[in-house]
Amino acid sequence: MEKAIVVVDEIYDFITGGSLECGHSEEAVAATKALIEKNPALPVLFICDHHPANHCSFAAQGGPWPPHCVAGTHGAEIHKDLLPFVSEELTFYKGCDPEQEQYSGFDGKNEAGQSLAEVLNLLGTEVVYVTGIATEYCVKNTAEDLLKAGFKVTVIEDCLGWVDAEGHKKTLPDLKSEGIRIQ
Ligand code: VGL
Ligand code: ZN
Repeated sequence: MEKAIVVVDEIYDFITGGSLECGHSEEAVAATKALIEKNPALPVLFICDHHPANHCSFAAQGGPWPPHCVAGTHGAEIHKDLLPFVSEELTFYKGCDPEQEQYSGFDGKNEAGQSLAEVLNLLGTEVVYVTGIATEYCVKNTAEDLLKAGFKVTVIEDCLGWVDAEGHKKTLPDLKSEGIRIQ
């Protein structure tokens, strides 16, 4: 069975010191790096929240969030500890349209315009290990869309960061009941 690792939004604005810093974010990056190093043969696909400065999810436009992951800023970059594993064709950007919130990595596209599902299928992937930030938003939506698309999905608990610890704790059993493994 072909496997792949999907890393969701391990980006500076979601990590300690960022504009939308999340709980357990530095630990999630360290655990994700360890997971990748333990599985050197697996492709690693990166999802990146990537917004224009006037994105609809920002408070100034009536959205719920402070400005974050604005294209061209440091806050929009993947954590440096993961950069050795990043490749352009396996990096997918979402939330690029000012009018649309996109929590799911499934809405992202790489530089060549390919979607996450398209590339996972080209790689022959059957099993996907999901890591990243934030459990309750982009991790949840990405894992659910992967499952709907027919992949076997395992979310790696140590590798998660959250907006709200209670929300994180509630999300895991919900995902489990839908058929997503939590490991
Ligand atoms: C996310 C809030 C806003 C996430 C993205 O990656 O979970 N959360 N944009
Ligand atoms: Zn966002």
